Amino acid sequence: MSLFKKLLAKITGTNVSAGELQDLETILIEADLGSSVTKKIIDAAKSRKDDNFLDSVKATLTDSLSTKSRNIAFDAQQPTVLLIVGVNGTGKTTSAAKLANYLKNENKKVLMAAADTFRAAAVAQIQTWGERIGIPVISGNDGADPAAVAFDAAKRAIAEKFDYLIIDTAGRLHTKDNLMAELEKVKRVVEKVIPVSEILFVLDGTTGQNGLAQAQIFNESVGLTGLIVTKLDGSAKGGIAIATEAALDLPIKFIGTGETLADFSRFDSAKYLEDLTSL
Ligand SMILES: Nc1nc2c(ncn2[C@@H]2O[C@H](COP(=O)(O)OP(=O)(O)O)[C@@H](O)[C@H]2O)c(=O)[nH]1
Ligand SMILES: [Mg+2]
Repeated sequence: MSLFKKLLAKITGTNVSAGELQDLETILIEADLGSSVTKKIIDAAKSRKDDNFLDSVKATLTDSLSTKSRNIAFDAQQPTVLLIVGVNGTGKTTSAAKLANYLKNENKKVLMAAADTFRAAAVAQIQTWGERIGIPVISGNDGADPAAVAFDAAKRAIAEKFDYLIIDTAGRLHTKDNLMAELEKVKRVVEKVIPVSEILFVLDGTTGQNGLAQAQIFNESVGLTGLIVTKLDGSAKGGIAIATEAALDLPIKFIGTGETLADFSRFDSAKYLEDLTSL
């Protein structure tokens, strides 16, 4: 049931009763909109004067979205480096491959780096994607220094004039501090030869507010430029996208809606709001 249908079913008449406000709050929280966006909507509902309640909800949702560019950076002078970060299992490697495929289809020359050297299977996974898409993947031995792998890839990207270098990273080390230190090192080492243009956080759309908390930690540690929200094909309630954009002021650039390369698209905020709020 769409958010609006549920809201309309609950809110009747022109005056919103305390009980209706309570119901409204429950619906918004259930949709994963988070407490801050929910509060804004409730405040708007309380202060509404006429029957344009749904318009005011829609306007609040629109205002909560980031106004930053949803385009992927492109540097015509040198390879554009994209670092893919996030927690284990959220879809980093899959999204790195989908993004590589997307850029290849835009006639860009793309290189990938397997900088998740923490698990042997991770290197094999991205290599398989590379073969399937038809683009090269730079990797090291099991347990190799991720920064060294990324540095090799950066040098090769420059030497062979790649348009993009997409670096896949690990999502779990022994401690959170280790992981952040490693990501910072990957960035620092790559930037000895070439800037890192984007650090994209992969957010599992089904993890709700917990995913948002993780995005906040990564943003504070490594400074994110945008988001890829995955698994929007499953039980995701959708509101998490707005909650995250509102909390971090980071634009969602792409969404994943399945496990294949084709299940990936640019984030269309107008269509997203339409889907969330259509009757
Ligand atoms: N349904 C669905 N599954 C996804 C999506 N993106 C990734 N996955 C699956 O999530 C699991 C973890 O993905 P992976 O890329 O290995 O995550 P990583 O640990 O962050 O690198 C795999 O089974 C993927 O096929 C998506 O958009 N939708
Ligand atoms: Mg991975």
